[in-house]
Amino acid sequence: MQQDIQALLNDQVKYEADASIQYLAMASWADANGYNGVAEFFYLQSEEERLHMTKLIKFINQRSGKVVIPKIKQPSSEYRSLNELFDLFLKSEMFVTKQINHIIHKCLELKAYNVHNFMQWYVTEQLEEEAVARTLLDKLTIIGNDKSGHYLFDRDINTIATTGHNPE
Ligand code: OFO
Repeated sequence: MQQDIQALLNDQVKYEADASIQYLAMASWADANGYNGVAEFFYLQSEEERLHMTKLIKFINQRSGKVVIPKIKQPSSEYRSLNELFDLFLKSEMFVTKQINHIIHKCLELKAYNVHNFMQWYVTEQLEEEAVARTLLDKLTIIGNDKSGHYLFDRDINTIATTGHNPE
């Protein structure tokens, strides 16, 4: 595996690990503040990011590359509101998308077509995750400071996350 590509994939291992730990901190905050639906959503997101990380690690090893298991960044774990939580979620996903696009760009530049092919899975995944994050943040913007709205959002988050719509 080309060194430049290997370094980028190892960077991505770190970004996925950071996202996983960040979402775990968000789940824990939601759990501690009575938002059980939001907590479950982020526990699940955290697991997903861990799987994204593992998928990269396995790929690098399959291609006889060298994996560097990264040091994890301390996540922020205090949030003032659900809006802040989901704003951070969207920003985190947009950051990951940017990094993935950078890898794709480098793969084409260095003619690493097998890695380019592998990374397409991440491109699709990011499209979905960004769309979910945007939908949820839009809902919270509409709800504003309405406490009963937050209660319903928390109750319905899994349906909102999978369909993009509030349940009837
Ligand atoms: Fe949503 O970050 Fe992984 O790929």
